[in-house]
Amino acid sequence: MSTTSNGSARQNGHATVKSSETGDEGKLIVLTAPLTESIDHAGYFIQMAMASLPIWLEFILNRKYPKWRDVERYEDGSAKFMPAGVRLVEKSLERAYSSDDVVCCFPEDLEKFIGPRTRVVAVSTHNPLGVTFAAGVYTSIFGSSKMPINSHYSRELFAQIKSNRYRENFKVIVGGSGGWQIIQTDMYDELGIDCVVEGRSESNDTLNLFTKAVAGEDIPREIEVKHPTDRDSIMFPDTRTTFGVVEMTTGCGRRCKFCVPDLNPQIDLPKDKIMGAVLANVREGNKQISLATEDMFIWGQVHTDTPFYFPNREALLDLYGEIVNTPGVEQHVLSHATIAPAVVDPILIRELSRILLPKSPIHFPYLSTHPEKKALAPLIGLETGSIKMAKKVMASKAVPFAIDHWQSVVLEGLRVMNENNWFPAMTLIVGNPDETDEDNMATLDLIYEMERRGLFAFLIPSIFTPLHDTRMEMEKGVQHTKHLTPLQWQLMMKCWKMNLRPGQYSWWGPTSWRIGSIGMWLYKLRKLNGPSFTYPLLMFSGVLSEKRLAKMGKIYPGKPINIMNRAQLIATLKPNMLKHMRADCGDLPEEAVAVAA
Ligand code: B12
Ligand code: SF4
Repeated sequence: MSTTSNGSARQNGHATVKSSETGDEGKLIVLTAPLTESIDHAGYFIQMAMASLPIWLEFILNRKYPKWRDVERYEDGSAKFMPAGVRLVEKSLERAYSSDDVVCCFPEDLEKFIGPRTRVVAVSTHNPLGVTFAAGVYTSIFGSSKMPINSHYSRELFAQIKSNRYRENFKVIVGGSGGWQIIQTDMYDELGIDCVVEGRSESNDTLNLFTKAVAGEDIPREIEVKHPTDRDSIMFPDTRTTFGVVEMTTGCGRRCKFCVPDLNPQIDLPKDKIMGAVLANVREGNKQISLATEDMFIWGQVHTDTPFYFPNREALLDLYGEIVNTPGVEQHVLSHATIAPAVVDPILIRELSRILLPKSPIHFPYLSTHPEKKALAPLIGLETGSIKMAKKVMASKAVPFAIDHWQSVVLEGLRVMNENNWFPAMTLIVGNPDETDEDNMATLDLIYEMERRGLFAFLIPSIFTPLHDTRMEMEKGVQHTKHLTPLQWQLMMKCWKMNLRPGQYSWWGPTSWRIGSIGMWLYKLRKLNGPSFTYPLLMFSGVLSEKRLAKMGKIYPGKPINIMNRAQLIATLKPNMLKHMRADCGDLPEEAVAVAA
């Protein structure tokens, strides 16, 4: 039996709860999330795939992961794990409500917890309508832009709540990083939602909203609540989270114009609280931990005398070391990072590999030099290879290096990472506002250079999505895959071709993908995606060689680019930046070495 911090006892068990156990009255506040966002099965990949694949391709995941729907419950029927966001809403509400009044449950169990006493059903959602990066584009390519698997399950959840027989008695409040999608598409009535909360549950405004809803008072349709500005106001779960997600930082600081999380204050959270949440996860049966962050490398260097983009090596090694050495933590996965810190401090990357690789569940047999073929795969934004575009939308992405050297920072950082068995998933944005053919050619040049140098990253192109509240919120990019230019299609298909490079997988893997792609094109895709798609798809399938297609003038062949090595990049730094570079990594100009000594 395990006991939560608030004293309520829950027994571990898998049985679905019977309504008699909860009493017919139901819980005052019921918290939930779509099943596809709650599952703690098969690692991050399955949820990412569910965000991107259309519902008609669900059978692929059902076949590969036949048990993906299996969830674990406590004996009282409440969920044994829930996304970190739900856990924090629960924790925040505990400041005002007894734990007997609040429950977290899976969608399947809602009917057992919603009763005449229920006043609020609160849903946390990451991506309910699938209109965010990468998610929209792949469903769109495959034929139905509005119904990724995750979106299907989210809509099912809302329909279930809407048709509940006690619906008149309670308010439906939605929050989480995907809430904006409901506001922007005005889906309140269709989905049966009373209010969308933008912001964190810790805010007093959120608590006041719940108080009003519980009292049966009117609540606003949309409410923006204040983000805590200091590290002590951020709460931590003391129960189990999906994938063992524990927050490490909020905000970022690099100020990319398209980015939502960067709008939050830059905070690195206290180590003791992080460790408390790690221990709580382990105690409740989680074997995996993942620290949620926009950029893991800023932790330990926020509001210190050193700029945040010079990582605090000792602090990071200490934190990650303690996490992976916690008894019970069998697996650890990285979330988001940036690439410039790998150029700034290659020793940090090497040492993190030493600490983290043994606990990484990711294996890349054809890429990794680790004896067990383990690898690390953080998510990193590449976004564009065009300096002109980078200056417009992400002028500080490469700091401490100037954005003019972005291509060199990407390739040099990737070299350091690959040498240490880091093979990041790198996102690219296609169809930025005002994007020209030249911009696409510059990005293709970078991708071809990556290939020539034998560097590896999973390249995930997605179509520009203007996100709510960002400085690009009002801008428009490409609206539909049919409107992509031949170069934009080439970039997308080249990325996927690189991801399936022969030798990295079994011989039949890429071959079957390619044959399948031609079949799909004949069946559906040529109509859906228009004529600009045809030659890039032929390039992807390998039916005609890239050389041949280039000679025919059907694709852009790419041109070699001059890349600066680490020493040359460091030589571009001004003294006020240079002074923060660590001498033990080498490559410093002589005068800087003398100063450091
Ligand atoms: C871990 C993570 C994942 C994991 C696990 C997600 C999970 N189910 O637990 C994986 C890898 C699977 C994942 C996948 C995806 N993710 Co993700 N992910 C994150 C990450 C790093 C942390 C999320 C987290 O748990 N944070 C900690 C919790 C505490 O924060 P929170 O959920 O926001 O909750 C707070 C508030 O939102 C609020 N709140 C939450 N719920 C509710 C409910 C109510 C009622 C109220 C009042 C308040 C409230 O209170 C909480 C704090 O107190 C974030 C970045 C970030 N730092 O947030 C990106 C992020 C949320 N993901 C993002 C994206 C784009 C995706 C994908 C679409 C990517 C893809 N193409 O595959 C998919 C979608 C998955 C899906 N199921 O559809 C974007 C969201 C953009 C958006 N929605 O506009 C983010 C912001 C990353 C980014 N920088 O762009 N993700
Ligand atoms: S580096 Fe990433 S998290 Fe930071 S501002 Fe840019 S896009 Fe946002």
